Amino acid sequence: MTKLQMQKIMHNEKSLFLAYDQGLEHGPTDFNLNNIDPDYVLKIAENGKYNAIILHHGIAEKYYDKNNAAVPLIVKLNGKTNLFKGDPVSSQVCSIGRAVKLGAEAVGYTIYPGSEFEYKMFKDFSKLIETAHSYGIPVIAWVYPRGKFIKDELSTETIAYAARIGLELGADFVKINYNNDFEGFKWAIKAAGKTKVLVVGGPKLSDKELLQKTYEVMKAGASGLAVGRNVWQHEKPLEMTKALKKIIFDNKSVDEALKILN
Ligand code: FBP
Repeated sequence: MTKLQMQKIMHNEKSLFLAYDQGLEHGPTDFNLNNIDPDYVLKIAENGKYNAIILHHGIAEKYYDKNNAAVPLIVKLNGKTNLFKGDPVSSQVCSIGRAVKLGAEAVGYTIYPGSEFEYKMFKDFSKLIETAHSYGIPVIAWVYPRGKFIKDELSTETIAYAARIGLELGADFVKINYNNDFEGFKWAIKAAGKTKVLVVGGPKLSDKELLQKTYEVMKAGASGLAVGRNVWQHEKPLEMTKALKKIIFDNKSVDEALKILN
């Protein structure tokens, strides 16, 4: 992957992405009357100067204007609902060609290793990596070990395995969970090798918890965060964005970042 293309979604080798694919993944239950409107979240991404916003193609087509957008776009190429309760499988819902036409600078893809459908997602992902890289487009892999064989998706071993899967399968970024095991996370990041590690925001935390988590993962060597609910469910999303950036890009402490919110 060319450095130039990676730099379009990074700043000083780090990234803060705003994820807004939850409408498909979780349904509208995550949303209130403000953040159910894609324009509201796009404005946060633009005004907060995120390194990219992550959307499914349907929202990208109707709301993202590639000629006037002030924030780069990452199109999520596969997805699933939480209506089906069996072992998870995420189906491709958009092609790379369409993502590029919509203005994508990078694409995202979820893999659930350990699911009985792992083989299918691996197969699709291998084709996708080849095509994306032939277009010069970076690929971000959401790697979430899940399914009946995964006893603890948040164990340090499982998280490090997820990180390594990103490297083994050719992802430019791997998006994984953090379980508050700081030393273990350093090992997980080493496991990802030259694949850059992004951390998931997860369900809404207190300001302090989110900033502490951000501080720890950055200190452990992560390249940034792909965060959703913790920002667009926040009553002051732009202040929270500034606080996250203080830690990610300016190496500030949790207390310094908290001052922005208090
Ligand atoms: P959040 O910061 O809101 O957790 O978003 C990150 C994300 O990876 C989204 O891109 C995705 O929709 C969601 O989490 C998946 O959540 P889950 O862990 O419930 O599958």
